[in-house]
Amino acid sequence: MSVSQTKYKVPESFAKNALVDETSYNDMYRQSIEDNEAFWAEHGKRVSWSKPYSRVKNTSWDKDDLHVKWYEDGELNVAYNCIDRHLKDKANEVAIIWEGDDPKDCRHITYAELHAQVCRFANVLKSLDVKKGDRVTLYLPMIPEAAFAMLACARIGAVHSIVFAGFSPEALAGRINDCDSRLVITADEGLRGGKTIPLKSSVDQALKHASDVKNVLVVRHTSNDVEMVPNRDVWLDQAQEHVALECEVEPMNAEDPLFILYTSGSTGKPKGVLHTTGGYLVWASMTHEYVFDYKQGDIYWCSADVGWVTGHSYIVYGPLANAATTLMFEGVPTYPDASRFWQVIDKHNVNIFYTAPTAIRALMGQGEAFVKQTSRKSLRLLGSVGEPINPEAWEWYHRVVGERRCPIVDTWWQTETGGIMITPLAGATDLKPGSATLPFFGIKPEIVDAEGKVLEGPAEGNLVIAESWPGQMRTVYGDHQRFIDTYFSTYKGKYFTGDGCRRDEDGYYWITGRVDDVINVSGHRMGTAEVESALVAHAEVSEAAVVGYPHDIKGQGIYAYVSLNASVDPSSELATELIKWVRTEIGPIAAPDKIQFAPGLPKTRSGKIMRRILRKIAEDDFSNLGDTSTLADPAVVDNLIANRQNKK
Ligand code: 6R9
Repeated sequence: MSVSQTKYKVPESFAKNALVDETSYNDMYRQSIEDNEAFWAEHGKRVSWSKPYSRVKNTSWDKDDLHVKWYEDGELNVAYNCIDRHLKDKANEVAIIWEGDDPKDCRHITYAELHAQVCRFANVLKSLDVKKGDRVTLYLPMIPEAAFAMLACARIGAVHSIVFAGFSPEALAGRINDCDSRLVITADEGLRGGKTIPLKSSVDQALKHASDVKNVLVVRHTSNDVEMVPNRDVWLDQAQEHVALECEVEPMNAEDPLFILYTSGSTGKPKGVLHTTGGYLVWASMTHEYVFDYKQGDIYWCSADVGWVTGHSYIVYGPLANAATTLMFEGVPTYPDASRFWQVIDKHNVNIFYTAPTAIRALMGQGEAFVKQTSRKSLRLLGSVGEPINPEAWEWYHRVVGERRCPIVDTWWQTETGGIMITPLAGATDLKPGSATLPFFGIKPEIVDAEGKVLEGPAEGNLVIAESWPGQMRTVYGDHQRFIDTYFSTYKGKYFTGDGCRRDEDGYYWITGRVDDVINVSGHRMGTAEVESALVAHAEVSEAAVVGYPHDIKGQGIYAYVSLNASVDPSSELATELIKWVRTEIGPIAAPDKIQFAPGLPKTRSGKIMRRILRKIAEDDFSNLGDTSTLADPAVVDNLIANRQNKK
């Protein structure tokens, strides 16, 4: 990424009204590090506890005694915090604005209505025999019922696992089985860009490989006909007619699980990242308030999908815990046309807008006219998340969308971290395009070299976090050892993020991207191993190696090297078929952009594929392939170069 030298000072008008200015950021940050436990004892009070905590922090990152507990003797309920506690003053304020795929569809849901909906939903779950601690899989479009379902689970202490509705039936089945869900919640169909997405029928497909599921609860959304299996499938609207209107909240221990969310790693199948109740809620709500400078009455919009962690923390839990008005958008940025985002902002007077670099780059490519035909006067603050934002996209977002008036918070974090970790605070931090800038309160980032030596001052290396924070994931569901191995074994006593990072002379952090075999396609995390195992599952494929390469819009594209079985000839038809195959095995987001048939892959004598070489060839940069002398057969490299698919 090119390095931008530009610096944007905090606008004075912004600093004056912001929750924190530079001095208070420095003071609070210092306190949060020097007296970490006292800091979190104080800020834990931002949520309501039915039984107050007396122990704040009990954490160890020693891999022989690894445990992470925050507020461990406290009790609370997340649904109570996101709904009930606001009813006294804010029952009639809007909690959720829903904007449908079709610009004519929109709903405003007040806190009172949210309460009623969630109570009835929770009672339906109970009627289907869902109990505290049970896992429930959600496979839903971006409709308010997704938030109702999450909060209904939280209300009765069930653990939700949301599977992004773009994942295939196979991927869904794997995630249902991994956490042993007995109930799946879905909708008849989803709607995106004017097209219907057959969700219920995908669930039916998935359940052929997930036989322990007892019930499927179906939300009526498009109302098109779908098949309902007797004694298994239940319409939500019908079930709701027979349940009580009130549902008590279940008191939960701070460390009881709240949700599981599967995410890709560098090896093996996706990991079930487990987040718990108390620390997560403190983290999600505090970061939401400070990072977005949220004030009562603001209209806040995060354009993510609830199938990703950003949707969990910054569409649902963070904003609702803060009694905010959160906008939920079902559609895509380019439907009916490329000005949709900006039209939605005008229609609902959005003040704070949070989206991903891939969307910004795609819209940038459509030209400024789509933006300029809208007013956007309501906008005050912009945010970015999901991947490094290139300075060109940052400048466009700042100049064209925000008319140089709105600061941009480039927020670095991960599914594992529960919430934002490195970010500017708009009233406190001067901005540099492309830099996530400085740590949030309580976060102690460090840059280490390959041997684990901590580098001081301006430096480049791997990003680790040296101290626990309340929103940290607690384990990999069902595989605690994998949690320890993945995050705490590379660097002793530190959390390894998997990201590379540079720190400049001002102490600003610049995330340079993943240093492991994870690629980031349009802000979606994909393990190269997952795509490879889908490819080799095809009957004609003997071996596959997948790498990322720079892609103008997606950030990274997927480049697959495929070796075929001896009797099979490469063809463009087969390449198309393999792309389709991966779409069905995992989902459209995993479909390779390029397939290169390769008679052989570059391997060391011990059989390890040298991905470094494959990455270079995919980038069309093979002038310096480094040391190839350890290859078992150096001639394969010439063949790969000759047949490369990204010739410039
Ligand atoms: C929230 C989310 C996490 C990975 C992370 C990093 C990349 C996220 C970023 C960023 C640079 C930012 N990433 N935000 N890189 N600047 N502002 O995206 O979670 O899906 O788990 O992805 O995304 O590489 O390690 P998740």
